[in-house]
Amino acid sequence: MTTESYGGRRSGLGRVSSFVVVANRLPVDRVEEPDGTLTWRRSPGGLVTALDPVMRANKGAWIGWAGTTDEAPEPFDEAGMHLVPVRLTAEDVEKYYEGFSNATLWPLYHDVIAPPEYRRDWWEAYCQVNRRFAEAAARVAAQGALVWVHDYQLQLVPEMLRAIRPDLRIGFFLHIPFPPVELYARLPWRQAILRGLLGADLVGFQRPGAASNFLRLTRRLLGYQTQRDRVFLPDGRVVRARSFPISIDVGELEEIARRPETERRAWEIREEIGAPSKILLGIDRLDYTKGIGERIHAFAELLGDGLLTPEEATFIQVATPSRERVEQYQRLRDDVELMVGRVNGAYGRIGRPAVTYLHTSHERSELVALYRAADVMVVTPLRDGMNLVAKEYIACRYDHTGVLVLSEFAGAADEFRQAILVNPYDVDMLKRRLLEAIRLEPREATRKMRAMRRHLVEHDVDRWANSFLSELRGAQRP
Ligand code: GDG
Repeated sequence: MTTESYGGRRSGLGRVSSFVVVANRLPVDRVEEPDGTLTWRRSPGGLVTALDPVMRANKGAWIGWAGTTDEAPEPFDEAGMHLVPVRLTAEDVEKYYEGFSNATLWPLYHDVIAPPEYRRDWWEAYCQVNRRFAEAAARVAAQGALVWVHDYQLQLVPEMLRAIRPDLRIGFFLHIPFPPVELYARLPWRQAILRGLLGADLVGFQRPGAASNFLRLTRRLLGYQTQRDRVFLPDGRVVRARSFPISIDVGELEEIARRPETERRAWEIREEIGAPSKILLGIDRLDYTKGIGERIHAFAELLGDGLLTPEEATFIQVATPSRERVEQYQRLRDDVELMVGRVNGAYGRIGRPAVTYLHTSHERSELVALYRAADVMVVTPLRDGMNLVAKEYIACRYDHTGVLVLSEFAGAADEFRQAILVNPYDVDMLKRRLLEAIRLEPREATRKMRAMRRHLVEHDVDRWANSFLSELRGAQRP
């Protein structure tokens, strides 16, 4: 927590940086103290932790939205970073963020699990806001600086920024999946977005399949030549596209997991829900891509079939509120809550619910206690770029206990072949895999968890950031 306030220290005005991150959100949240002063608190996100060392070493700058539609605060310095807020009006939030980003691109890039809406006014807002971010980056970047643009909200920034500042080295990383040509080709602005991304020197994806989709699309829709991970542009530039699977700060989570108070809290959680033999856990933003309904449905059928009893296993589902003004999310919430109500009505007892459902946000320490309490972690997205929850669970199981059920459609499935892999669309398979996980022999569970931890420890978030940035540094000079 800091004592920075609006209108206070403005040491950073006009400063330029040799390393610039551009992301939809700034890595800080605005909080109001009891005395009414406005302060900033660093957000718990993994990205800021990952980039912290590079930010400090290079006096890095971070460009992003502060999360409110008030007048954007002046640039300020915080925790070794120069933060440059970009203003979004209420209309921008509605059209660029909730509209084009979250009701067009998000469902399109996630296998059209929900139908995307294509609206021209949303697209215009997306272009305008992307330009605002690009202009802010152009002002803040020093001559020849490295600029790292993040995620689907800002896919036009690389091209827009290069047009203003051809001296920069620009990287882009997409945190979500990149769809195959059959789906992507529906997008009315499909060429513009590809050109936007190709403004970067290096385009990073979570999975190799996403990078191949992108390379194929540049051939099909733009007619460019490609060779392995390279795209050859008509102006002579060469853009590289490949996968850099994101990770987490394993050490930080393990440290919290090992605290005695965390173990105490994990024990308390188990007692509070009626001390079942096995706890199954899901932690997700409440999002239709995460397969929350699918897993609860499968669990309910197991209870209904008599293959499981509520004494034997209970489910805890944390569904963190997300994008609450987007209609599809409101509908999803109703569906999930109806289902949970029905399951509990049928199979719960006083003091022992079949499903404990929490539609609230939690402290990180509470999430870690839940990871410690869970015998089986159930991660069943219908499509997911990576899924950090799966990695966080593995990080917390320092004693090599616990079983991970993991969807084939999460990026994490590429790395954790020892998980109990599942196709969440196949309810019978999901039921079988849940039972298998609940009844897995402890020695087998340990063998699997040990192998997954070995991989995770070697592939943490520092390695991810360093490998992207060293490849970007080595990119052909513009
Ligand atoms: C996108 C991609 C990709 C959840 N509830 C609370 C809370 N969380 C934290 C989790 C985890 C993060 O949020 C969720 O990360 P995921 O990776 O699971 O999912 P998305 O939000 O969809 O992220 C995804 C990711 O970007 C990174 O590239 O892996 O595929 O969709 O860290 O722990 N954190 C706190 N309270 C909560 O209530 N503090």
